[in-house]
Amino acid sequence: MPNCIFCDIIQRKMSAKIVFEDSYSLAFEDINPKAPTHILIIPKRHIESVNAMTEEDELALGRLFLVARDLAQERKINRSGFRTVINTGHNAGQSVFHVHLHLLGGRPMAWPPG
Ligand code: DGP
Repeated sequence: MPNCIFCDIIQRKMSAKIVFEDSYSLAFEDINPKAPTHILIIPKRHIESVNAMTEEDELALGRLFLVARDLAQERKINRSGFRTVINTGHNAGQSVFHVHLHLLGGRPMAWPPG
């Protein structure tokens, strides 16, 4: 998708600290981390947001959580706990319109979010 920074990262037109890749997904460090671990996990197919999901995306989006599980284990935050977040639309603060799962951990987190 033109003008999508996350598609540019997938295509290596833009640099990022990539930590995992498979045929469905890519994971990389967030540029502006909000916790000691802050990784973004994205589907390789361009999907704007949860609002734009279709049944076809079921497998690719389910995969994001398996990648989060594995990265949480790798970073040793699986026992202490971690947060997985997908922001959708303006009120949730979505700023990049290519679905991404935030994996946050390494510190205690408050609830409800601000
Ligand atoms: P959201 O607000 O849920 O749409 O989160 C977008 C996240 O993307 C935000 O935490 C910052 C991150 N981000 C934006 N641009 C870039 C970039 O060019 N590289 C990386 N690594 N992260 C980015």
